[in-house]
Amino acid sequence: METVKEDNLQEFLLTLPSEKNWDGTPLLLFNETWYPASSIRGAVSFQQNFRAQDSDIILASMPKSGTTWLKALTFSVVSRDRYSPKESPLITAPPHELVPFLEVDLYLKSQNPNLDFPPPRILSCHTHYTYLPESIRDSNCKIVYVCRNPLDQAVSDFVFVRDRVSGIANPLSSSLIDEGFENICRGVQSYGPFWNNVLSYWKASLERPDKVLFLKYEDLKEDIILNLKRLAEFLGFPFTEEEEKEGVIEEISRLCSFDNLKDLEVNRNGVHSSGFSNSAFFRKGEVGDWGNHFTPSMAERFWKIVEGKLDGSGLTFKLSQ
Ligand code: PAP
Repeated sequence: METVKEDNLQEFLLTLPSEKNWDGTPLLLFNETWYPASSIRGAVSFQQNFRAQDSDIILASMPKSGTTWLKALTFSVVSRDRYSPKESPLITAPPHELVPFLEVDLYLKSQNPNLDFPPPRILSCHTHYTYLPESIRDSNCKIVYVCRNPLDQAVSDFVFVRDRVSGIANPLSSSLIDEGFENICRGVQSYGPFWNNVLSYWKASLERPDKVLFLKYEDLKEDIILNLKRLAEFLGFPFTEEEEKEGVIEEISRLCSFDNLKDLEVNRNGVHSSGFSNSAFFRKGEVGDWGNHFTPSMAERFWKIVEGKLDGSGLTFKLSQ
């Protein structure tokens, strides 16, 4: 892993290979990862300065893979002895405020952000497993990774960035999609390549199942109760038989559901520190929306590329529910 001194950072950033994200904003290649230039300082600082505690919970993902949902679920699981679902802080604060991004919310703003939260601290990142700060990999903290099929991930990302650019919600224009599509086929996308991001955590979850829990968006959609139980057990906060009988798991799943969170006043208004509106994190929440944006031949081409990259890993994705 490359170490960069803060004094030399600006100079160093100028030496990095650069490409354009599909909306024209620059991406820089650092540690085999395409970082948005706007957040790379935070990513470098996070890698170099963060010190994990054994009780930390790190939620990791490729962008647009279910991070917001995972934040809401994890927060609810570990704080359920403090708040009943009816008085959950999720009702008055967006999930991204309760669980900040290490690269964007914390280390982009300060080399030494205030991380003095009551344990367990729940924090999130998009950095590949291979390039996490050593203290995350070496301590007893837990990592939960959520991934999503690459076609829906890409479409969700396209629309997210497109809406920031134009502020409208029409189908993607064909020229933008063509350019962006060529890029993702080469792995040039925010925190990509997709395959490096997911495979780094997939392999870690196989090697260290007590350390890394690997979840898929499509599985959460299919059976949220089963996956909430897995999550709670993995984190060391298993549901008791009494809780199961009382319907606590169902209550948490309802609180964190797309329809519930999307309609909350707090998520319909306001702006995240990245500049995106809070509502932009809740769009459709479906499996298979790629079919409304990609032609069958585009989907087939990208899927074949990803399948080739995942070959032999045992990792598979569902493209429709
Ligand atoms: P981020 O990486 O920028 O935080 P992330 O939360 O990972 O984004 O992904 C956003 C996607 O999750 C959106 O998908 P879409 O564009 O296909 O609609 C968003 O709608 C979806 N999403 C957000 N919250 C939920 C939820 N509670 N349940 C299911 N899907 C959700």
